[in-house]
Amino acid sequence: MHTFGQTGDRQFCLLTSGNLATAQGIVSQIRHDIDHGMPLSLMTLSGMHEAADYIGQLSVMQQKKAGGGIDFEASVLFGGQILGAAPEMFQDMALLKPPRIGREKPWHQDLAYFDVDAQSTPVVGCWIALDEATAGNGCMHVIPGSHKAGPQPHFAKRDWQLCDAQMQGRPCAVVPLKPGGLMLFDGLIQHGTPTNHSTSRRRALQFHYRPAGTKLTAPEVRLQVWGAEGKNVDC
Ligand SMILES: O=C(O)CCC(=O)C(=O)O
Repeated sequence: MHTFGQTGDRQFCLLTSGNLATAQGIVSQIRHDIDHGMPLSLMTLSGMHEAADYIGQLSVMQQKKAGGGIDFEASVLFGGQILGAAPEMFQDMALLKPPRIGREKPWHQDLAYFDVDAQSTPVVGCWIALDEATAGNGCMHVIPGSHKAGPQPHFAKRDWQLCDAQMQGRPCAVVPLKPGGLMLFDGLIQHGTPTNHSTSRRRALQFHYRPAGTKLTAPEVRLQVWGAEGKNVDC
């Protein structure tokens, strides 16, 4: 087990098994990059996905270096945390779905609405139920793991939304909540809420957080990322 870190900012833990030369090679390269202040090291990366990519690249590099007929494979288990900038709340909303008529919010990704760099800006949504939120009165529905697919084209249909036809039949998780219950979610998760056909109202609050000091982009840049234009996709 090997640990790397910087107090108050980031900590990582790496467990290795398999070929010793490869495992030691990975660890030495990590230490070398840190000690020599290289532009790419565990101390410069801004997110855990970048850190995982970096470790993956080192692993491939070490196995290639060893080369020739023998099995130089090594397995690594890697975990950690990077503190990053302080979170800043940049949007708050009250979301009301009156009984019987409260309209749906079609499938979408929240980052499609924000003028920030979608790839590098972690946005976290916080949705708090004020009334009991159920499948019947329009609670949150999410596609588990869908944030990993990144930005998907949005279309101006009933809303700024994902394509209905492409969402049909996808395994989705229904998220009922008691009053005061909250859901924290990645700004890239595909989610939506159905129409309230029930006799009970559904009120909720929603807050969005991004790192303090996030640079804003132009709306045109957002549309290049999220719009369908020039991507040969239709809905
Ligand atoms: O609460 C709702 O009905 C929809 C909330 C939502 O997904 C949003 O505003 O992005």
